[in-house]
Amino acid sequence: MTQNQSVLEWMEKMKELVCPDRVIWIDGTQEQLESLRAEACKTGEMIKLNEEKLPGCYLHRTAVNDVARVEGRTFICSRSEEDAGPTNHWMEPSKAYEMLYGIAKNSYRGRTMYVIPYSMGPVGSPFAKIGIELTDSIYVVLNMSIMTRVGNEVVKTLGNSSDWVRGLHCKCEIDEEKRYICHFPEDNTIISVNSGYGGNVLLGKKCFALRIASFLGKNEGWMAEHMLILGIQNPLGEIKYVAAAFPSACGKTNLAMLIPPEFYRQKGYKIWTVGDDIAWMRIGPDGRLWAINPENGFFGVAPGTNVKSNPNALATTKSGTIFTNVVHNLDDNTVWWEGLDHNPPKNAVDWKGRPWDGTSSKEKGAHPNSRFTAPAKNCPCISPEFENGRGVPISAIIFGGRRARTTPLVYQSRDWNNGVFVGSIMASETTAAATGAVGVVRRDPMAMLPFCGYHMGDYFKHWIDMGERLGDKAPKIFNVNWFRLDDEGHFIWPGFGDNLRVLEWILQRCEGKADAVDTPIGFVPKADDINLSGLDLTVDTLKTILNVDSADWAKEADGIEEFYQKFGDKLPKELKAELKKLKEKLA
Ligand code: OXD
Ligand code: MN
Repeated sequence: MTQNQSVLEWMEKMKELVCPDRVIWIDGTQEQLESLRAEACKTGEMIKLNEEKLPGCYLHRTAVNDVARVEGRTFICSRSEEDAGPTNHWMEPSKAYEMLYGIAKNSYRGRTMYVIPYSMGPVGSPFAKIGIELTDSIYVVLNMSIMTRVGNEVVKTLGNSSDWVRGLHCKCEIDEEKRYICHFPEDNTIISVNSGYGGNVLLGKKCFALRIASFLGKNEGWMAEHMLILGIQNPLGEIKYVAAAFPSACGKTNLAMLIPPEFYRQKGYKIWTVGDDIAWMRIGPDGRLWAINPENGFFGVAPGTNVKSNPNALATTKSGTIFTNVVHNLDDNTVWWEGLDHNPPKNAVDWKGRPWDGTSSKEKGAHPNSRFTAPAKNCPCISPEFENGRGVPISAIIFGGRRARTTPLVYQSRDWNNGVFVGSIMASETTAAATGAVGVVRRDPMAMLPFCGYHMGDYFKHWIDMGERLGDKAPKIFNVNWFRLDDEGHFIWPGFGDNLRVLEWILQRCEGKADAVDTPIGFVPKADDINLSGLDLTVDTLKTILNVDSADWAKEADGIEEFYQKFGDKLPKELKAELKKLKEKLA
């Protein structure tokens, strides 16, 4: 397949370690993928779904102890502990290699080693980077071939370069006590053992495109962010792009594929999806910030996805999709999940593989973190720029989280450094995307807490440096919160397509066309400036979620101060100054 010495040498070493019975290079052809699908169905690893209703779609169930990313077992193995920083788990690299090699040793005996050459970003794009993942899982091969560009073209593009990311995945025994997801940023290497769940094993995604890439970005002067990218087309046909960071399972996929409310559709508004999870951003020749989505598919949370919440995502999953840990409807060999519709199947199998009657069962049929892996090209609103290797210019960066109170529907930072502050203090209630308690407020700076591959204080500084380089071409920075609750615990803002009303204000602010109220935390819209046409929400109710409560924010400022202490000397002085300014404004 290749003459590349760095690839051949590493593969030899890995082969000696894991001892596969055979080695198969993934060439990216449909014939090869088809034969792997057939093999996975034969062994029961996957189930072929109804070819008429869901052509080319499959169902897979993970082990019951292996259903989400394991942040507690995810390590940054930089040479110095300080470089991993206070928000990451760290392991000394030689110790980590020794432990991981011990676990991986002979683990491919009786199994096949699949070699997946993949590109993050359109093959050959100046933004793109290449990885090779070794895996003993057909499920991983098939998911990687949806989520990334795989095969011969990638090998050709790599040529003799040694600039690629090494990835070793071993299912081993799916033993959660020996599950480790380890990153060696200085060696461009990822090793993942004892898991078969997406975020832990599709090494191009969180491991490479965020943890390793954030480290590369800092050294090379670009940014790898946990952000969706979408284009907003106005009635004049102009398209403006925004990138938005939200913690896991806070609606990034829904926002990225938003359908404008009727009122906006009639006026001619349209949304184009560039990405739903990860953005790689560089300063372009024109001095603006340009972004690509390094992925080629969507690994979306299934529960809650329906014709109302996200019809585009649903349409995207209608062919060529792998479903993981959802309900299997035995009557018509299709899939179901909570929140899909009000007709759960009676004759079904739940995500654990047990008979399940959705009309009477008290238990959920699909795991809350069950997923679809769907090709981006299926998406009805995929941007015409999706394959464009130069990326799209970003007008605004939006941060957001799930907060029942305190944070208003939207506010704009005063300038770039204040915007970095806003991103650094992001907080959200936890979801099922990672193991651990759900619904607890945790600080998640730029939604990168589980994904930053180096010291978060240095990451903040990198943001500040990028702002300095961008100067007056820098995108404007905003924060949104769709999740404010009323006293009865109901969401006040309708969310979903109506979020376009907030995006419209954001773009108007970028163009200097909308007014705002100056508050201690930044600029908040005048209630009249958010278009409520066609919406059953009064201006007075809107005012309640635009409100900035000084007492709540004084508490918030104390929480920020405590959080910032983690970073010690590495906290950039610019952020210290921003916190001081906030406290002064609140006093
Ligand atoms: C994801 C996550 O899967 O953030 O995108 O957990
Ligand atoms: Mn994500």
